[in-house]
Amino acid sequence: MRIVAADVIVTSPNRNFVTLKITTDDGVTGLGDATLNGRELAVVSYLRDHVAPLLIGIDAHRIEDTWQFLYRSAYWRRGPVTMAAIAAVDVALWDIKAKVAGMPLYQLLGGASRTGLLAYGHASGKTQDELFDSIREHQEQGYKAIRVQTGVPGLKSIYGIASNATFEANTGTRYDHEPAQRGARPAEEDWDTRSYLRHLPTVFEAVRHEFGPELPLLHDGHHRMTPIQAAKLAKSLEPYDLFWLEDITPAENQEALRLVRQHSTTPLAIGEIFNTVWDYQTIIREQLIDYVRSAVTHTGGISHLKKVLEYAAQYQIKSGMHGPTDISPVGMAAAMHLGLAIHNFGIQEYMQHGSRTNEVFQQSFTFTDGMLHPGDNPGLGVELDVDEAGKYPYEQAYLPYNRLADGTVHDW
Ligand code: EZ4
Ligand code: CO
Repeated sequence: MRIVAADVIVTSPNRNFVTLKITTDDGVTGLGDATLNGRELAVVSYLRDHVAPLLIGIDAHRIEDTWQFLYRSAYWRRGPVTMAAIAAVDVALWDIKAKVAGMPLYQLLGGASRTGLLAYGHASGKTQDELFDSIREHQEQGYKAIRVQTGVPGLKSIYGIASNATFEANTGTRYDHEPAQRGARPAEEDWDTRSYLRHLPTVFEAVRHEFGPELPLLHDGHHRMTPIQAAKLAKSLEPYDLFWLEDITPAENQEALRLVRQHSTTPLAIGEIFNTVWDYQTIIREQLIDYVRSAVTHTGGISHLKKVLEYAAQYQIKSGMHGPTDISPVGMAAAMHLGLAIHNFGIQEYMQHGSRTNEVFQQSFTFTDGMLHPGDNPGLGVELDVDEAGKYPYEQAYLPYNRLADGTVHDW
């Protein structure tokens, strides 16, 4: 079964997505997500100009060999662009193999280890009332675990607060544009770590008081603290029993987390911007984290992330795969098949896509009573409507960034 075509499809129904579609000489097609938020076209070129021509004629069943060929023959290893491109090829080939087998992909990964995947959603509010409303809204949608992000007094706009959430009147769904701000330049936000560190524990105290001790609560620090500030934060949130605290320091310095571990038992999650097992070498071996945040889309696909998660499993570290709206339904489905199959699944992030995105990508995965399931269609269970995709050309979009009061550019 030879590959006869590898097409890169860019579409922007509610936000930009890059999808690789591989076709075999038997007419079987497979999809892979290659969306790299804010740098989408770099991956398009990598795939279209350098990878697609190499795929023609390859045996589509040789997934591991194709992965190793793309990783090693390039000479230039790792990095988000390379690893997103390899991921798309890998996932598309798994999709094809599972379709040919006539099975949902999770069956080829070892079969289901559970009946469904616990998902968490994003609640946020500038004020306490808005935050409480947002938590209740998520509970009404079925979410059984909730990420809490809050405004900070004195700061005008903060990443992850849904001032830019859009309510879709036709579907009744509130979806969050958070990572996708269309425009020629990134939006500028402001930041003050000391105000944030003072304010956040008061918010978690109020949330626990209102919603009780059972509800799993998560929080994302978005890489903004120094090691000692991160340790202080983890320690100050200990009484509120978080499910996890995410990205408390910039990710490059793995050793930073040693200091945090010395001071707190708050569980830690990291890795949404990591792209190979090497980024985890110290923090897995030294047991400095509790959850691996990598997405299939950004970590070399199912083949590589499965290896990372198996390594993590030896240290009782679980998965907590990244699942914002900038992962396409194809990438989300891949995460769900992998999450259903592995033993050390922890939780899956799930923000809902907009209705136009759901028309472009027809999906068989389900979200019921707070639990995700990839569905039982052969393959990934996601198909791309190419005509529908063609209605929405690429639009320039950037993640926001932030500056301190004196104008200094701050960590992400
Ligand atoms: O900032 O997806 O945990 N989720 C996040 C996301 C990321 C964006 C980056 O593209 O931190 O909102
Ligand atoms: Co995050």
